[in-house]
Amino acid sequence: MARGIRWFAGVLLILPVSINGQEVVDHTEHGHHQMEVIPAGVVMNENHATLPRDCDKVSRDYQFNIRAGRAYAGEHPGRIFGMSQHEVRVEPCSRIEITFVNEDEVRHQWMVHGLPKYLYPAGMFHIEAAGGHSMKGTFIVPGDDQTFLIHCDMAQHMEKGMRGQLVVGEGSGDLWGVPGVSDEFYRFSYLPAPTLLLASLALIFGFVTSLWWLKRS
Ligand SMILES: [Cu+2]
Repeated sequence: MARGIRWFAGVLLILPVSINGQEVVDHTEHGHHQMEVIPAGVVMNENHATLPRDCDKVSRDYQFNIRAGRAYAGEHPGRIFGMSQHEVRVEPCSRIEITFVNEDEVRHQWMVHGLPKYLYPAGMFHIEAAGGHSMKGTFIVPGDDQTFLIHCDMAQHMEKGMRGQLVVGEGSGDLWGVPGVSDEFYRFSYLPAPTLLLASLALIFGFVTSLWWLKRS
């Protein structure tokens, strides 16, 4: 009996260690990125000084404090996670320091896509913070008007509300499904009714017009 209890206690002790070990192995798979790994989180492709090709200097320095968690999900049904700010607006060629504060117990990420690949491997700048931790990272945006996708890449987090946009200069148009920015568009994408109705009307109109045209000639 005592032996059984001791064995069980041993298993309980080993379990968390092996889970931690696996996590470390996962991170090293991304070895080709420039990154800093600490238990509180990850910052990938940080850039303090290298200018994008279309910039001759850093135009401006920004600091943003972005909080992530359930508290920012808003009232929209289906949203579970959110960010204190779903849109970030900056000047072209500016340097941006993000302090990403994770208020949940689960991991969250603040990931920007579509940046110049010669400067950011895979076109990506990425901050990840473990539950209850905050991480700080800096990057420099290119010089043209563009809108970049920001999201959390943890499974289902983007679908559940962690989607945003980084607008550089005038941007290149709002992305769909950004909470507080383009929710309407998101909802309409589930309702093809107006599109169907318009298409049917166009078809009927075309049919009647061609009939009339045939009769006339
Ligand atoms: Cu997340």
